[in-house]
Amino acid sequence: KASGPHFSGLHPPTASADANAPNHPFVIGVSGGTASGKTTVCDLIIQQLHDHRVVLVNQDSFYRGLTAEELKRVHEYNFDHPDAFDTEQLLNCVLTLKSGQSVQVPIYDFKHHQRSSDSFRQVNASDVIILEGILVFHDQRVRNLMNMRIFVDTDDDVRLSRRIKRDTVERGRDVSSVLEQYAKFVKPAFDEFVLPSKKYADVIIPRGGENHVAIDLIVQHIHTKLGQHDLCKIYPNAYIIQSTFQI
Ligand code: UZR
Ligand code: MG
Repeated sequence: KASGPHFSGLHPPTASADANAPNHPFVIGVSGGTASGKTTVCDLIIQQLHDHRVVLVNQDSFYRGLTAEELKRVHEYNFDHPDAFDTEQLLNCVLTLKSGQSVQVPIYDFKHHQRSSDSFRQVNASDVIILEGILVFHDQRVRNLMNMRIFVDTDDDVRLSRRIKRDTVERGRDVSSVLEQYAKFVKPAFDEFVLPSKKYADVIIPRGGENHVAIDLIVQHIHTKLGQHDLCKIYPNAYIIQSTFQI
């Protein structure tokens, strides 16, 4: 095939690989158990990447709204199971953002366990997409879209105490219902789905948001990678070679 010296052994660029297309955004996955400090880590990364366009997409936005039947027995509903999320929609959302287009992300109401029927959050194309959530490493297709995977690793007792505080203060629950839900759903799902997905992480951050050294290192790495992405503006074919290996 007439691939030229730069492409020996690789697929030649196809018609759809437009040399003038904007760079693909850099996708970062941030996972970890409930109340591990995922959101704090994401906020710190975003703060330090102030010279780039960064968007945060939370897996929580893709919770399915509960049916009337499910709402009647909400205490039996497992919000920590992979099936509680609309993963197809999450996948399409990340694919669209990765192709440089904007998307509308659903708005989920934790209090009523419903999606807003008439409003969405418009998320625009950006340089970096951060995808955060307890189960963002669970689905292989979603995982494979990530250029970097971070697992926030915080002790279980620390997470449980934070979870109690958050759910009582911010979500109007009482302590005994939080503990019951934790024992019945949150912990078993963590053991079955979240913890096993840690093996897919490139970086594991102990102590979450407190770990400034880890966050500095991650931000440095992202800067380096974004610099390499910039190179692709000058040598667009370089990116075609890279992307052959990425997905
Ligand atoms: P983070 N969750 C709710 O409590 N109510 C909902 O309507 C939807 C989700 C909880 C969910 C999970 N589980 O542990 C947590 N329960 O949100 C994930 N029970 O959010 O990653 O911020 O902890
Ligand atoms: Mg959070």
